[in-house]
Amino acid sequence: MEKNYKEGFSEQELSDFRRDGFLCVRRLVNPDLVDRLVQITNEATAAETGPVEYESQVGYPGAPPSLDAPGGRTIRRLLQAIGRHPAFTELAVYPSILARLRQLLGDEIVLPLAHHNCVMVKAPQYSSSTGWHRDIRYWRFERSELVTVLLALNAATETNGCLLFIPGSHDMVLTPEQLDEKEFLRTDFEGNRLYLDRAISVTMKAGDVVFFHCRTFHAAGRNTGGVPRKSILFTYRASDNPPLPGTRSASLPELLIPPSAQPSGIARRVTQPRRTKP
Ligand SMILES: O=C(O)CCC(=O)C(=O)O
Repeated sequence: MEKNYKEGFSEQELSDFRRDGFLCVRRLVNPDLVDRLVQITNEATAAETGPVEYESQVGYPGAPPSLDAPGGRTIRRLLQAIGRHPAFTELAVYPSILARLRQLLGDEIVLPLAHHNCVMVKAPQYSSSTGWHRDIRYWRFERSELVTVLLALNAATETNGCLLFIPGSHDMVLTPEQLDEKEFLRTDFEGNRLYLDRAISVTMKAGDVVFFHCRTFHAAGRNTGGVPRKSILFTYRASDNPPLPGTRSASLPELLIPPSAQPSGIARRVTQPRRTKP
């Protein structure tokens, strides 16, 4: 039986997540926190506050070929979000996000700092497209059971390159010919057509959050609009699913989320011992 998390997913949402491998929750994050994060990320983008990754370093289709090429210094990611400003940690332990993650991963969760943990920027003009991939392809944990949380800082539309997902693809068993050498799902392979035809775009507004499984295939187009699309991504694991030693997944410390960071809706009554008079 599912726990009754007041601030968590409903039974229907949980079953949708388990079937599709992703779920978008509308207006999940308070506009005040979203506004602060927008301001912080706008300032960091304008000042190029490091560590950053540029479009030319991503190497995806449409990216400028070098840092010196036109648009080469277009920011793609502000890396290491935790550590830039306390507002990012506020988001990472946001009660209604934690409540949902605990339903998916269990009570004790950890935020690895080595993956995602960034502000993703998709700028107009010089943005690249992201092919169909599973995030787990370059992560190494005991089990491929992690969940990513993406907060939209502004509208994500088909014009500015919103995320697309293939429902149910977290449970797809693949054969080697379905993937290219970089483990992207091949769009030129007829056997993948069935899956690609099921893809859906997830358009979002500021404050919406999409949760997705690390095995769910997703992609994003280029930004052909006029305003950068910005989002914040964190990924989480259960405490009993550690990174494999010596891998990139184990290369940085992790944010150990204290049990005291409780979603306020979880009924966890602490009974104070009754004082007896001496
Ligand atoms: O938001 C995007 O543009 C793509 C994000 C993504 O696919 C990823 O970081 O894994």
